[in-house]
Amino acid sequence: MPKFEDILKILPENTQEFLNPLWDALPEDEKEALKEKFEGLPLDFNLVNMLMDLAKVQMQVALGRKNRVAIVGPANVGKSTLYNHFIRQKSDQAEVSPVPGTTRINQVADAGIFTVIDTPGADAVGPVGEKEKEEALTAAQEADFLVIMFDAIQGVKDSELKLYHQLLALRKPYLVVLNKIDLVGGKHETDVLEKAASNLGIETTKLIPISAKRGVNITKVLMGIVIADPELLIPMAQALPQYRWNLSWRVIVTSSILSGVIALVPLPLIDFIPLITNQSTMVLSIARIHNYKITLKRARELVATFGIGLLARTLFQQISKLGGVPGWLLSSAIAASTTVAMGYAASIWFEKGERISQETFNNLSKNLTHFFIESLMNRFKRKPSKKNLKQALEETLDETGMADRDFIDQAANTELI
Ligand SMILES: Nc1nc2c(ncn2[C@@H]2O[C@H](COP(=O)(O)OP(=O)(O)OP(=O)(O)O)[C@@H](O)[C@H]2O)c(=O)[nH]1
Ligand SMILES: [Mg+2]
Repeated sequence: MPKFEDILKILPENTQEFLNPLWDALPEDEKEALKEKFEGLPLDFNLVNMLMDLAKVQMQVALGRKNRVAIVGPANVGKSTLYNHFIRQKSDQAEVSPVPGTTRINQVADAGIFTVIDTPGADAVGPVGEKEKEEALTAAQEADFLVIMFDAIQGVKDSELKLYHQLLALRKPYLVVLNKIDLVGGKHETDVLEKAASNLGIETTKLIPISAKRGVNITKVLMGIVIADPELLIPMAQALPQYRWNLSWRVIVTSSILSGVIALVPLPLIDFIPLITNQSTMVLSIARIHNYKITLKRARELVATFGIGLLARTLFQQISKLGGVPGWLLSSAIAASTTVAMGYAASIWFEKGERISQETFNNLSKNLTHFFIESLMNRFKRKPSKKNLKQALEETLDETGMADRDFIDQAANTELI
């Protein structure tokens, strides 16, 4: 078993130069934790290189070089309320009030794996407002990631749109949230979301409805920040192993929707090549969440072991024989469900080092296919646009309840009725 010092020696000199001072500066308990990780592993050069990438990020995090996440948007939308969800120490709490213009200067706090910044409303007018706007834009400029917030009741009008474009011009990774969704009556929620998304010129699925006050969808925001920033992914997964499934699930949802939409393209059966590429990329991301950095080739091999092509064809033939299910819908349901099953299998693989049985894999795919068929049949009388299909798939995935890991474990072990 290699010692950490031995590993360091075989690395290129510039990497050693980079790592040595970082290593020396680490507190003892961090050093011990990292040593344990390395010393149980075979001395394989690729693996070591990969681990070094990992260690660099980890060490940077340990040393406090954290990414800066700024929450920006118009006054009174709930920025400070969201900020208060992320802070670690009570003393960092920001003032929240119904009076617009409560926050006057940027406020920075530790949020564990990143630094979070609360900013004043960036839409204000008049001399005082200008100063606050400048303050907020400075924070946005200096940030690594932006959470852009709008208000579900105020909606997105000209002034909000102007601010939005100003923020986009900074070319930072970002996500957009629509806060105070609790104030919108349940049945109007979709309308409000669609309207705001269309005013912003984005897809509805790209706009996250939240209630900062009630704590609704805050995890989704957190996942969004982490997924968009690979540098955060590893420390996040390591710091909070309980989030690994949540992170993986976000990846699975995105990939599964993409698979479902790919399958909408009219082809004789399903075109398996883009499907498998998509699934392999998903496997790569899930590997990364579990601290493995594998090649695309390896991911493809893993996907291939489940024989998804054959399974998909069998399902297609069996179900179309029963009649009543349009071809496009069946393809889409199969593509989406085998992607979910593959994502689940990959999570188990990287988490426990176990391959789920073929039977479990097939059961899960079959059950999900039926679930998707029913859901899509209820929603569409004829072939939908890509946009509508995406939305329906996202909702269906939500309805599976699989964001909850215990639930998927059960579903995987359930025989098809
Ligand atoms: N109903 C509802 N109210 C919210 C929500 N989030 C924030 N609020 C309320 O909206 C008001 C403004 O919240 P803040 O967090 O201070 O908003 P802000 O964007 O920081 O405001 P400024 O600092 O003035 O720019 C407060 O009364 C909050 O309690 C929400 O999700 N739902
Ligand atoms: Mg505020």
